[in-house]
Amino acid sequence: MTKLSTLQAWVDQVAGHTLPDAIHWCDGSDAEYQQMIDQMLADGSMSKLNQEKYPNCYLHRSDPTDVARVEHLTFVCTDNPEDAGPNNNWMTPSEGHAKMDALFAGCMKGRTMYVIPYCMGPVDSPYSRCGVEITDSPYVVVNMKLMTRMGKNALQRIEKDGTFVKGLHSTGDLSPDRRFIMHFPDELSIKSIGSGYGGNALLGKKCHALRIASFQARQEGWLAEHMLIVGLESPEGETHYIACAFPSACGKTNLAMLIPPDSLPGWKVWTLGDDIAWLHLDDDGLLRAINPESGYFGVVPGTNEQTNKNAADMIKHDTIFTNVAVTADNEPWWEGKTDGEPAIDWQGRKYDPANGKAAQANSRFTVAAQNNPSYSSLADAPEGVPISAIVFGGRRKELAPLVYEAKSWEHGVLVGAGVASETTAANVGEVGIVRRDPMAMKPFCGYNFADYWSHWLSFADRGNKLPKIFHVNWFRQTPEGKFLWPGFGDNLRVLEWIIDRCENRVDAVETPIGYLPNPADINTTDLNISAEALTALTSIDRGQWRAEMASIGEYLESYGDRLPEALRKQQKAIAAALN
Ligand code: GTP
Ligand code: SPV
Ligand code: MN
Repeated sequence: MTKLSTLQAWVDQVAGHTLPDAIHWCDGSDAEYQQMIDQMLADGSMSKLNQEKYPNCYLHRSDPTDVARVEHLTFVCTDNPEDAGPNNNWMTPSEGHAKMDALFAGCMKGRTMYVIPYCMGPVDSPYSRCGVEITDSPYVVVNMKLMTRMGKNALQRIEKDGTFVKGLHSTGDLSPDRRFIMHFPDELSIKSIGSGYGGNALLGKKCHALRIASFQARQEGWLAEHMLIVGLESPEGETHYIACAFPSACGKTNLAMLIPPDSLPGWKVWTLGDDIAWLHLDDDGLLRAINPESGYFGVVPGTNEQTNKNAADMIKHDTIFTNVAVTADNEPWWEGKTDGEPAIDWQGRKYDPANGKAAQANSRFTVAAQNNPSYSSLADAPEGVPISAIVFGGRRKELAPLVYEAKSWEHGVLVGAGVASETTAANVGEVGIVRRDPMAMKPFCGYNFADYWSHWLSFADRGNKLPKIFHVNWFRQTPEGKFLWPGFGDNLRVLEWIIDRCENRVDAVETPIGYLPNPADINTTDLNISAEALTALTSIDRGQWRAEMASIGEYLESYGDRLPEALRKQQKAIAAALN
């Protein structure tokens, strides 16, 4: 129940259409969380993991056809297809509503409808925005509790603001044929049916905080980005905040909570966010970031004490696991775990390597951010943190060097627009195919990329001391398929160079694609890396880059008349310099 009549009317209307047996308004309390967990334990949709070793940890197995985002079933509905752009699947709003309303009719019969008021960002921040998700999935409720500020306080803010993003979700019958994720940016609303998984179902995350928020951000003059936010405190006690956009399953969570290697003593790393950043210019024209989320929905495979000790520690308690395997002792298990052996696979079958991996490749943990040993208290600061550098990146076996710096903001926008990366298990579909993923936002930009790049470019005139822009690649490989760079904690060696560049403390080598490090300026103390590998990581192959720039040019031209001229100019200048 709420005193906000628009909210009450919407809840009543949805209930009248979906016909739930009961309606539950979520208050966000711990007691409510436990009660929902108990209910799922009772109905079998959740099971207890070994409570001695993993206190308050639970396992959920999703439908085997419902294990990742579904970009091909995700739509942006606008009157004019040009407003959604070639980067989105499109429908008219009336078609979208008709299709969804038919699927939602009576779909909550026999179920409880949960009303989840949530606030993306600190409840007292002017940069935060609220939403309400209506869902028939208790799994969604407990995930939203861990990942967002939800319940009573959020509802109070919504009643004060008078506005909220409307998100309607039902697991429906989980049939892939009746699965759609639709966005109506002009109405600030979302309808999602047929999936209970991650970004398809936890509507505060990708649907609201990226697709709807990016659209709103353009109208209001800010940016909603697929970026981690991390604070790096040097041995001298100076902290820089960096925001990094890497595509799904390309290393954001890991970088956001990295552990400095022993050979870089005195560094401290503070996590502000691991997936989404909202960036605003403050009154002084400085770019500040908040993390709209308050928890993580992270990739499990690969997580261990060596790669990411903070994550390994934080998921030992109060964590929901989705689609991992379990050991004979009922401990969670996944590929890359350094102890134990799988007994039961992610589908609940006796583990048999003939059936594939024990844990699903996109198996996830859900955990509150406060569980993270490197949690920054500034994650709750209403004013956010000032950003020194923006870093784009992708998963590229070849071509992209370890790190390079854009020569200007405009050039940096081109670097972001030209990002390409190998596809991963975070989306249903083929893995390992290189595709353009501008600013790591290909699946998440709620409007035409051409307009989005214009919006990015507009910051050059509005900002004061804008962050420098970089590109990194942790994933270069030898022809034999071995990573050239150790990655994980050692990525701090690259971030140190980035900070030194921001502070004008180190020179660089000018190339047509940007400034590259002198190999000697990357701290390789105690690192087992050959001179050849380092040279390969810090140089460019002009022939390959000529082809890449031509391909970026073609890609940009596919946006036609809407493509900002400044971006075309950047691309042409670099292509010319490479010839
Ligand atoms: P989303 O949650 O899908 O947005 O993913 P993410 O960008 O947060 O990726 P995450 O940090 O979860 O990493 C994805 C996978 O890449 C995991 O299996 C990691 O172990 C692996 N990975 C992360 N960082 C590195 C790195 O520096 N080097 C290598 N080789 N692998 C990495
Ligand atoms: C991603 O795919 O980028 C994720 C996971 O962070 S999901 O929440 O499913 O979008
Ligand atoms: Mn993500």
